[in-house]
Amino acid sequence: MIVHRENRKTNGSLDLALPDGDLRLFPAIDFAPTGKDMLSRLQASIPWRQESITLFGRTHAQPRLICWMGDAGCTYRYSGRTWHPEPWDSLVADLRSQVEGLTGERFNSALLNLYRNGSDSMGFHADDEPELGKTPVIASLSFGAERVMHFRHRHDHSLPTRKIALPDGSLLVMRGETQANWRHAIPKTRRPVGPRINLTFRRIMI
Ligand SMILES: O=C(O)CCC(=O)C(=O)O
Repeated sequence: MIVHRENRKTNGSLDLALPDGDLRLFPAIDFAPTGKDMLSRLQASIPWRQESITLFGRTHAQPRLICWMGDAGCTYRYSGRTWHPEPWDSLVADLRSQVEGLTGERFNSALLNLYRNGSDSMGFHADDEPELGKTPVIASLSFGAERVMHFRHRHDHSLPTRKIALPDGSLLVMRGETQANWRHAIPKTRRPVGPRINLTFRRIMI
């Protein structure tokens, strides 16, 4: 069950009332230059990579394709790996400007994820690496198949998992203490779903 305890703002965004966190959803943004074929354009133009990660001594292929993109020097360390950025793709750079306009924030990097089908996923984690600062702002833009993001509180296990549907053209903005207090994930789904691309814009402290 997906519940948006909403509080719509004049810019069309919804405050999702996450306890100990700050989550705002823009449900449907009309992106310029083209909203509708964004998925296929990004699928074609991004240098997608199938990466492996080593966790608890075992190496696995990540269940999605990824690309780390950003300004020169925006090196990012997570899952035991160090990622050096690809230069900005022109469409992603254009989307970044639009997201900066909507959020009033500046971003110098983005993790791009391509979920090929419902078997692709992302496990529970927080975007809390030291290079993102204490209260990172993460702006997460989705194109293609709708997937559901799950949020679990890191300390208060009596709180239920919060489930947020992320439709095509939506932007989810996480701020404040969200990463300190919550983990999030995109679980696999048995529903037949097509590809989805998610771009999480971030600011690395360099
Ligand atoms: O695909 C998504 O919506 C989530 C991506 C994510 O959690 C991340 O890049 O850290």
